[in-house]
Amino acid sequence: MKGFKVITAMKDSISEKDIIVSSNGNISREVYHHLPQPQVYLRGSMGLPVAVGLGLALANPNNRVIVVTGDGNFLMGMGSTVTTSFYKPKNLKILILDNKSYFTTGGQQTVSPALNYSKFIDALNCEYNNSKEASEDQIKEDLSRFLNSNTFAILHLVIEASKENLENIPWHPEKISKEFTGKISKSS
Ligand SMILES: Cc1ncc(C[n+]2csc(CCOP(=O)(O)OP(=O)(O)O)c2C)c(N)n1
Repeated sequence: MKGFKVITAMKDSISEKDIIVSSNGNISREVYHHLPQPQVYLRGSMGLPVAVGLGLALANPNNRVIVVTGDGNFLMGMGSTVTTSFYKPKNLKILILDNKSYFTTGGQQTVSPALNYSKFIDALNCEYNNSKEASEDQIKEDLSRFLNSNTFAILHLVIEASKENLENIPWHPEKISKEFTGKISKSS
């Protein structure tokens, strides 16, 4: 399944109050173009989506925070996932879109094949993990169950290394921050 299809499939399960944190590069672009705006579109800051998601989840317990991260970003910031699993905020979900590459910068291979995600997620005592290459219907079902679970959860999906030709996000980081702050002050 292509990453943008997973992101589009999230549409049915999210509400205006949700906070989506997207990792830099292609994933932020897809979240910007396919899901309601504004969200926290990380730009440049590789390796940080889980750490940013944890901070937002603890600071905004009444909002669901969904981190959408590439495998390159996830692997770079893995220590934050351990910290996150210590706190286990119920309102935090981490979705790993694993194309086994740094797709945004030209498709260089990541070290993702070295990690057994299933065992890692189990070791953190987290719910709902899925490391298999599943059918589209199965992925949609897993995604909906994961997003609607009442617990801290991580979902690992193997996706196709492919992208759409989307324009870059036209918002400057200050604009992203301002729009997002406005949304949070309205929803809390
Ligand atoms: C510290 C750092 N190193 C490298 C980059 C350049 N860079 C931007 S996006 C990206 C790839 C991200 O890979 P991944 O999270 O797997 O997402 P994908 O591009 O595959 O969707 C890289 C290497 C960066 N922004 N920061």
